[in-house]
Amino acid sequence: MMSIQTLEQFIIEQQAQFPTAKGEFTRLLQAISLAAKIVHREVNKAGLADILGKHGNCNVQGEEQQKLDVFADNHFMDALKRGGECCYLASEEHEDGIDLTKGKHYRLGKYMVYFDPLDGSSNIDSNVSVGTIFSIYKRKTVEGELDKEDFAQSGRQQVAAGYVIYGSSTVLVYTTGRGVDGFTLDPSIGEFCLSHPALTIPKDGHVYSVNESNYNQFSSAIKHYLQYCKEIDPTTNRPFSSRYIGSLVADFHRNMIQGGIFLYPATVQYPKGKLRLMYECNPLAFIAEQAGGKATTGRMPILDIDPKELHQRTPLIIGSEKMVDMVEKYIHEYADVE
Ligand code: P6P
Repeated sequence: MMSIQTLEQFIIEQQAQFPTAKGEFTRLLQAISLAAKIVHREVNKAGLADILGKHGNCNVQGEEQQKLDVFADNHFMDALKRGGECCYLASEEHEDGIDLTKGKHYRLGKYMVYFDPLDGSSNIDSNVSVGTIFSIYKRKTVEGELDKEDFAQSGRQQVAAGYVIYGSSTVLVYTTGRGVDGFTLDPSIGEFCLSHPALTIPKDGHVYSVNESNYNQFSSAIKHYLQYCKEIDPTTNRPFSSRYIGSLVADFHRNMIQGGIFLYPATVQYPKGKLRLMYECNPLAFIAEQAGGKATTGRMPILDIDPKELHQRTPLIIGSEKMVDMVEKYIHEYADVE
């Protein structure tokens, strides 16, 4: 009989290694897991219920909010507030974070959670995989209202990070800094079950993910790297395969499993990059590094960026270590050309 280990059993086992642990982090992950199951249910029946199509509002990014965006945001916000382990919540869907230390709120905890409730949601109507991304910090101050040092924490100071991919199956992948583990939702029992223990990203790969329509907006270093990917050289497994879903979590998860690289470099339209540091790039960078991969802006590790504002953007080059190294080599070689 194949033994099933649920996410909750796994977290409790992990917690047992910390005698002083009081179960706060366990309850935080349970809140995230609950919200993910609720979003899974709606994503998988969106075609049936009247939940497809535009919600009519626009989020802070000026993007038309899909109903599922709003649904996911509401349920993650609610689960995290009610879970009582958080003091601060920030979502892609809200201009400002919610500082729970100001005014009367649910029971306060010590965790700060930044999340993108449903990344890639513009793909929902075409039934493409979408995802939730979350990043968790412990507050630096020990009591009272949050201070600027709480918000100045770089990605290197995350205590946990993860994503949920709502695809052919719903998989929750997370790290607490001691490797990466993946759990697949079994809807018949309503539990996330350990399916990808000690997940590592292959050191090398032959898949590259980039929106090639931005080619003319890229730096010469990136243009030369993309030419390198297309050259015919069987000794280095080239030409590489081009795979671009346009849903960050789906592109990232494929590269985690198969090896590969994802690039969203600076463009003319997005001179600082398109993707968001706090709730897209930092959490995926933490996971990538914990899985033996790399994540860089092209000039510095993503995790070393000092955050300046909640929705700040950054270029992102992430995936198999050797492939990221190659891009950095091109950027170094063409540095004086830029
Ligand atoms: P583009 C989706 O809107 C998203 O935020 C990510 O999920 C995805 O990787 C990226 O934008 C796609 O952007 O400009 O290629 O459509």
